[in-house]
Amino acid sequence: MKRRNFIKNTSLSTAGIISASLLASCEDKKTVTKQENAKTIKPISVCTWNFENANSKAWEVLANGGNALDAVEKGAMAEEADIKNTTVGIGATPDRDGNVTLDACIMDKDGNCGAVVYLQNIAHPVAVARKVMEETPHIILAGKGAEQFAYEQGFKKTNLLTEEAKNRWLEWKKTSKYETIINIENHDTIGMLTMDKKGDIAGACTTSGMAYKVGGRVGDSPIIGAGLYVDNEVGGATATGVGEEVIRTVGSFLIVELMRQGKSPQEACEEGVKRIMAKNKGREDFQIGFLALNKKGETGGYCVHPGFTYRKATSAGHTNEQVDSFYKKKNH
Ligand code: SD4
Repeated sequence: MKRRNFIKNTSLSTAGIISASLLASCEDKKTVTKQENAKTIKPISVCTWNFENANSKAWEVLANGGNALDAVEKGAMAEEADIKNTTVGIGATPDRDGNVTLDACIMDKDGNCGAVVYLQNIAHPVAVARKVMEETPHIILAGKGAEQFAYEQGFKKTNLLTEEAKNRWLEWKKTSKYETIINIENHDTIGMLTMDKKGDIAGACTTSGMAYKVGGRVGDSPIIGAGLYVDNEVGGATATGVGEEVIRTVGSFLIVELMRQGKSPQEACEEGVKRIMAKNKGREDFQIGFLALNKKGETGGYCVHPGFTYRKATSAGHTNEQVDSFYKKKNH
């Protein structure tokens, strides 16, 4: 065989081998993608704590073919409307001066986000946050400006301080002791993550923050990256508990980045709590709960003290998931 022909033949057959193996690997990839898709749990809705009503609302949107963003908004709004929830929306606990001030944010599959902080007299801060995201070039509106914007968008002025909340506040004023009581008694912020039928992820978080907080205080819940973060390539995370500690570690962003590096939602949440505890050696007087969801529909949660749970809805059913904790003994 002449050298030129040898080279030609060799390269042809090599090309043949390469294209055959390329084809094979494409086929493999197709099978893997198919298997992955088959294994992906979607749609799915999860939220912090056992908020049955809110999570069912989000699930209803998803089950009817709705998108992840509508699902988190409707789900979070259900909790805001619940007068019995004392840290979200109407019926929430006021700050130390008796004012109910609300924080919320929302984030979609494209990384768009909106937030309101220190919002008063508006029952659905999460819906206002969505308007900030969709109707303005901004991400965060605060206080009076946020309230004014809400009226312009058609939201009604609402008295958020119920008689019950007012009476509890008057009682609290007798001692005026500010403490971050550890479990659900004082922490029932809703952070919600959903993935729709298409596999797109969205998240929302809404709260009145810490009970009897200093006027003007804003926690982690409306801070993108702290109380909530979504990256549609990877997953989403959200937090509940003492916001100051979550802000210090940019908790939800951290968890999503850990998942990007290959950790499962469970492992990522555990690492998130451990980072916080490393900065608070020996401290036991606060609670934090993280919740995460990845693109496969896997979920995980972890907290500082026992007691945090999260609600999960898939086509397999609706459950309240128990969460493992950094400190194992229930001491509160
Ligand atoms: C905050 N993270 O304002 C909120 C409070 C909370 O359950 O989650 N309560 O710090």
